[in-house]
Amino acid sequence: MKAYQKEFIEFAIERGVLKFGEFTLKSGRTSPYFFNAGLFNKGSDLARLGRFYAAALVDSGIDFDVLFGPAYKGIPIATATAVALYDHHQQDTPYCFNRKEKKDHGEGGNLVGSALEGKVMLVDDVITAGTAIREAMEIVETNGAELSGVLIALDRQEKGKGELSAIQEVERDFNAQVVSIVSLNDVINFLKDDDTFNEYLPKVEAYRAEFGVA
Ligand code: OMP
Repeated sequence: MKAYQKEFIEFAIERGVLKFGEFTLKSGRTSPYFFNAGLFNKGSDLARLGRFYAAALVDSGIDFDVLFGPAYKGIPIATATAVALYDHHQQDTPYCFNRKEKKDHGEGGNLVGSALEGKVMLVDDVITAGTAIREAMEIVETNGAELSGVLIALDRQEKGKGELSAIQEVERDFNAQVVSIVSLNDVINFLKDDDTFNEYLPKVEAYRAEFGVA
């Protein structure tokens, strides 16, 4: 695990974003941990969050033209990432997002911001089974744009529909790379070394044994 990844996990715990306990996921699975990105809810959080996303993106070396943040949670993340790319990496990157409601007056359409064209970097919070991300891919495809990659905060490394992880399925089906700031393996390595949160390790490891990818 790199220093910035450990720092990110500490930041998420400190802000109550990463929690340990018992949670029901969208997929119906009961998980011993949950990542609620909506709790990055202050200006300082967003500024820091944007820096982590931008660092992971620059680290990945993936070439892209536009950041796309799907509604709703992808919107502040794409925005914060665009600001951080400009402030800290001298990259002035176009970005856009969709609205969920159709608008038929004013500027019309359901995309806001830059045009969704060329090579798209899709930005979101978490991938578990891949449902949310597949919906967002459809928007990219409908617009005739090409998906370059997906950038998320946490890869839960869970099985999708079959034996592959949801992310491996997305990479296979859309021929795009998925980049995450941290993964479940990083969370587990963090728990192994942390005296305060070490007690949660057995349950998280048991969860990985049941739903994780080989
Ligand atoms: P999938 O659509 O199954 O990939 O789940 C991703 C979505 O689940 C996220 O966009 C969240 O709405 C939610 N989620 C979290 O936010 N954090 C988690 O730790 C787990 C989930 C989840 O329900 O799987």
